[in-house]
Amino acid sequence: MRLHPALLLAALPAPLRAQGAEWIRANYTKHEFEIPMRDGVRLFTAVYAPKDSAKTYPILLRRTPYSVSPYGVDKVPASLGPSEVLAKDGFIFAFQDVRGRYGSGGTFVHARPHRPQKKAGEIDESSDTHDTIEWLLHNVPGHNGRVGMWGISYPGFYAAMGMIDAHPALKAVSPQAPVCDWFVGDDWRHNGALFLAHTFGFMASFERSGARPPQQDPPSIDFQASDGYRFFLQLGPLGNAKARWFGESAPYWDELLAHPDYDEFWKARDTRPHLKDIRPAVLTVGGWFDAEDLFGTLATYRAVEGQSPECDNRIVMGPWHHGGWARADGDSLGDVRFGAKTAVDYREKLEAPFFLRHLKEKDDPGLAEATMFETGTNRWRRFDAWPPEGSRIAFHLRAGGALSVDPPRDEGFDEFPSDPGRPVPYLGQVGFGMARDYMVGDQRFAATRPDVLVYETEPLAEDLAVAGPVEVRLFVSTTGTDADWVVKLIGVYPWDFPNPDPNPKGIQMGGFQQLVRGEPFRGRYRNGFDRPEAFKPGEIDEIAFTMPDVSHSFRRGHRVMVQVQSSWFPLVDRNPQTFVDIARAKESDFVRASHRVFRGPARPSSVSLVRVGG
Ligand code: PG9
Repeated sequence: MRLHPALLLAALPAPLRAQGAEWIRANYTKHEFEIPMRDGVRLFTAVYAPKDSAKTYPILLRRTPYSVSPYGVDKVPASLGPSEVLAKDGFIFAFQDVRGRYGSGGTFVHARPHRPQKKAGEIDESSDTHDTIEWLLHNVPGHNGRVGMWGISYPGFYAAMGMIDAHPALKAVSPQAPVCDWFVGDDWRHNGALFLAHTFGFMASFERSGARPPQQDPPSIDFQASDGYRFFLQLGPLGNAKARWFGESAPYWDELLAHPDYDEFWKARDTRPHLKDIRPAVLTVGGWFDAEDLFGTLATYRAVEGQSPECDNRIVMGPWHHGGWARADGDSLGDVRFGAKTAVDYREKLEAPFFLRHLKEKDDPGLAEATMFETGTNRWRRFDAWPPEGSRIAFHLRAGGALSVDPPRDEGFDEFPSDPGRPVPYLGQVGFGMARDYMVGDQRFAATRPDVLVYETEPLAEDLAVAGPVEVRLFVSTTGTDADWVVKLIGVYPWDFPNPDPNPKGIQMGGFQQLVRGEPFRGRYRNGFDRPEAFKPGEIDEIAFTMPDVSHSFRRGHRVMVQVQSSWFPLVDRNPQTFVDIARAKESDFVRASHRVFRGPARPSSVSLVRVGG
């Protein structure tokens, strides 16, 4: 299978209702600039200004490592800005290649660390944003003195960095799925475990693109495979990737593997400590089922909220995959339906009014602190605070595969095998890369495996609405010296749940086990991501971690289920179950192990959430 760069880099579907190049040509004039930064490096910037010069307009800036193509003043893209609502309303849209990518000079650095105390001539992404805004205000006619910024995913990272020490003209910023911490929860690693299929695919294309002067990206590596499970299993230890596929063409893959623990390299890239005293209004946006940067979205909102008390800071979360709010309708994901075109609602009623309010002084749309789509009931909810107040409800793992809010009375454990030669698949069907909809996937295929523990409640007597982070507490032991612990919170549909009509795929929704939230935890990091520690075979240890927030209602008649397993392949790389540097592990380091999960008054393994009122 050929993984085309366009698929891998942006991983976003084409705009559904793009304005179209003809419309843009008729209504906007394009300019291209090389904007000088304080250290003399010039950044390539395309500017699209409304032809109607009777009015003034705000500037809406997006900075990207993925190219501002098409290049040439006579060439225009099919859409401008975050949505057609804004393009139609009239903005000056500016798109910039970040340092070292495509048309821009200087050196590209992945998630360039922020420098709080810059000496003269020193730069980072916030200074590049500042210098760009300053130049645009002086050199682009027809603006109203107000600037906004937005970006999805990596561009969301640049939007977040741009709001630090912001230029006074920067009034509104929308970081959407911003990358925030690449070790703890975004893109590459979750709780220390490598997101293999995603990372591998990204390296195969990003590292080969970005040439200056801008030109056609070279074709990405053709892996000639469509079955990722088989491909990555045959790849064997991670060290084989370079020898077999990347060679010298993916230096960042080497860098990533050279930092297996949460060292200074990763800590310097954590954006959170720098998101303080933010002055522009902020609308952080993300999807509950964003397989790439759900963590970063929630963490960015929280960091601004906690460290910038004066900031007009809000968040919107919908039932979307990565970027789905910008370019899809948002009425379904995988086999799960949401009852309305949620993404269209968001673009028209939340995103556009936010920018129009702060950049054009239009009416205050009265956005809530947190506008959250509640899955299960399929409705938008407004909260004054996020996470909201509520009582904590813990689901305890109990004997016989039971899951209950009543703590167990007897000590016990469940044991399961874990064979790195036959890891638990993360998908019930064949696929190569990271599937966009795996986060709502049916888990019935996994529940039948002997290496997956399953715990389930009785049918619920009433709706149970939960909101906020999901806390996991497991008491475990293993016969190995390292192990991954994958925990999945699942909603089980009743047997009589109706199938979609029409039902071309023949989906059976009765008994559907919908993943609500799931995360891996690499056991060696149980005492700190910067303190890897081997397990002592047979010794009981506690693993506690937080899974990203949910906003979900388990409906009356449905059941709550928790599955525990030790692999999630090839979403997550295999833990050899031997305490070695996994990037350098040999085939012989990958060994079978037997794991135990303990449950009882002294060792209350549980998954807990905050219950909110209707
Ligand atoms: N989340 C994506 C990403 C960013 C940086 C590295 C790897 C992936 C993105 O879509 O930009």
